[in-house]
Amino acid sequence: MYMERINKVALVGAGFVGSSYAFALLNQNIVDELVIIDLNENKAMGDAMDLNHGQAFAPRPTKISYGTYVDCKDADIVCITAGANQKPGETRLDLVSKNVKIFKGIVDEVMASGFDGIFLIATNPVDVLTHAVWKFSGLPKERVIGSGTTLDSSRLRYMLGDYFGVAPHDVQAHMIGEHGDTELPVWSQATIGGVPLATMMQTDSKYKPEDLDEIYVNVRDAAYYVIEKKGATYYGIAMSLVRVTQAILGDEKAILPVTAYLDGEYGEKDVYIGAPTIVGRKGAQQVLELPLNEKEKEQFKHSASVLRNIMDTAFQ
Ligand code: 6V0
Repeated sequence: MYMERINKVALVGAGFVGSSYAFALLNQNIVDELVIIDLNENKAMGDAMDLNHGQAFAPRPTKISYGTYVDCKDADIVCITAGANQKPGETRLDLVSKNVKIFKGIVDEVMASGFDGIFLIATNPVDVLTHAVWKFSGLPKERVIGSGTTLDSSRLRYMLGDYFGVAPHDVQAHMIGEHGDTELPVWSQATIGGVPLATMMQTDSKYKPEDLDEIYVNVRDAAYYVIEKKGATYYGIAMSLVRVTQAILGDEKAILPVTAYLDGEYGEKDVYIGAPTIVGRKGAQQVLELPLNEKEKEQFKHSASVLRNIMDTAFQ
């Protein structure tokens, strides 16, 4: 008998990021079923109620409920946004030990349910925690993905779009590396609607190389600025997570700079880090190797070594 496939996401963590993700999933009609799980059961319950009250205005109904880890059993994706978040002045890496402990508990419970889908991680430090989930879960590396530099790349595309007066959609540019202070823009391969960035810069004397430096710093430090203003960042990351979810469920084979496991790509091994990756139903199917210039290669190597050191410390 033909059974229609149900796309199900289990969300662990109904805080600012998780709730925004749930709201965006409903509005963009991405899943058939969404289960919300949180240590704070009332928050998960309240979110499910609140979201359901908007169903009449959604493009199509989504089955939304609050639940427990048992509900992860038949989920296609378990998205984790739970954990402690960045306090003003705190780096993402300061959060490591706090969140690794929380994650051990969560992943054990998810796996005990019989879950056999794809993990999508957003909690910081996201690259390290994605690596931790891979270790704790025992799932194949392709099926453990982090949000990586998807948000950072979106910020870069927005700022370059604003600078050149074009839609962010038409800016092809990647931030890669750690989702954090050592990330880097791949200027050498960036294009504006197919026009190489370097060529674009020569089209008008008002474009200055130092402006690009400023854009890079603004992208790198964007989270600090937003946290300083309103205590947390959540809409941008929620939309990034929705984009990755959509690519997985739709088997899009979309190229997104998620946190993926490197096994020789970019000369790196055994590290989860942000790099352009083909994302589809099987997860992070293949990491693409951008032809980096010498400076970018050095920066990426540095970023990978910083992450590797943190991993070593976190798992001693
Ligand atoms: P928040 O609003 O404090 O929400 C965290 C939620 O996790 C709360 O509802 C908690 O009750 C819940 N929680 C805590 N421990 C557990 C547990 N053991 N089991 C289940 N639920 C638990 O934080 P917010 O939503 O603002 O941030 C969540 C995470 O996302 C933080 O680590 C942020 O640093 C991270 N971000 C990641 C980004 C990225 O680009 N990857 C961007 C922004 C934020």
